[in-house]
Amino acid sequence: MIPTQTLSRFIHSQRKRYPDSTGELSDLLVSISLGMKLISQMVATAGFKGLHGYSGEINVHGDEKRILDDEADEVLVELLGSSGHFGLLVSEERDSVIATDASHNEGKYVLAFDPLDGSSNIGSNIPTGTIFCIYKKKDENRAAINDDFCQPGSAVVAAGYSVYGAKTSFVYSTGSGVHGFTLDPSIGEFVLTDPDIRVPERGTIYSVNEGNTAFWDDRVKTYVESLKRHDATEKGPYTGRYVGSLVADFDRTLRKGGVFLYPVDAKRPTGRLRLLYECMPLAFIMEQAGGSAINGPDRIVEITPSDIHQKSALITGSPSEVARYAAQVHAKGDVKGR
Ligand code: AHM
Ligand code: MG
Repeated sequence: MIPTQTLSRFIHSQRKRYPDSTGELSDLLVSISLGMKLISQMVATAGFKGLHGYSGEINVHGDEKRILDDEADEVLVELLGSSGHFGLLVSEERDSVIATDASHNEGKYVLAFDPLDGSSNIGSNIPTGTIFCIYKKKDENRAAINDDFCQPGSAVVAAGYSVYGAKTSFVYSTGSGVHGFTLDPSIGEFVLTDPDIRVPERGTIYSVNEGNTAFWDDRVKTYVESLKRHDATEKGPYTGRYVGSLVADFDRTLRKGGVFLYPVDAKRPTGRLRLLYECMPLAFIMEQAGGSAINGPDRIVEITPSDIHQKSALITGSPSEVARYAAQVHAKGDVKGR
């Protein structure tokens, strides 16, 4: 059977809806998906090549880098830095912003990415993935500057992620719905498998690293305990699921509903996850799918980052579940997205 909707055909069909579009965004989404195919192949074959280990370096967040973190980072910097579309790049694995071939001229966008999310799970056959977020420059008529990354979610033009698991999947949004693709290895193409993904209004799964309980605020402890009570839902307590790879936990939450939370705590007073290339893109996607994403008191997409590696809390998922968190932990009412 001939696949009717490969990623590139789908992106181009979407483009026809916008007669003024230049096709630039379509081109760069296809380039990003090529990077994901290359990284997926690297992850699948890393064991044979002895690439599962540590590189011996520590990244800006204090995490020990894996060899594959650097390899994935290099693939994306090389591929996207020379695409002509991005003035500057930010990678989780590099301290400073990265100049590109288009730094001084036409690059209309800036791009932030986590090349290999969940890399602490490498070697255990647990899913990892790549997350990206594309922002439009504040001023198209000048070269990109670091400040172009310091914008809220309203400046995001596209965001997406891949999961390298039992299958390789790619999910993205340009602000008109969320679409999911699966890599068909026989033809080397992402094929549309999940058009217009919508998160369920409610869910019965909660996802959190409960090993951090001792550091949580009492209200977070009470909230999580409330999910485990026999009468927490009509069917009983919520089910716990925590992979420890954000892309995998997020992907499940998006499709099945429920709540993922990584709140601030006494050990991580500014949160564990990163705003620019983890929380912002995933919040953009979750809201596009009808869900919610907050840092506790505020919607993630309303936050203006002040630093490229800024950390954040993230509570995201079904609108009812995130609202329950906001009400119980922050005494907040309406946290729904757009
Ligand atoms: P990474 O980008 O270096 O892989 O770190 C982020 C990861 C997320 O994938 C995951 O949600 C989180 O760290 C897990 O943290 P913890 O081990 O504290 O539960
Ligand atoms: Mg990550």
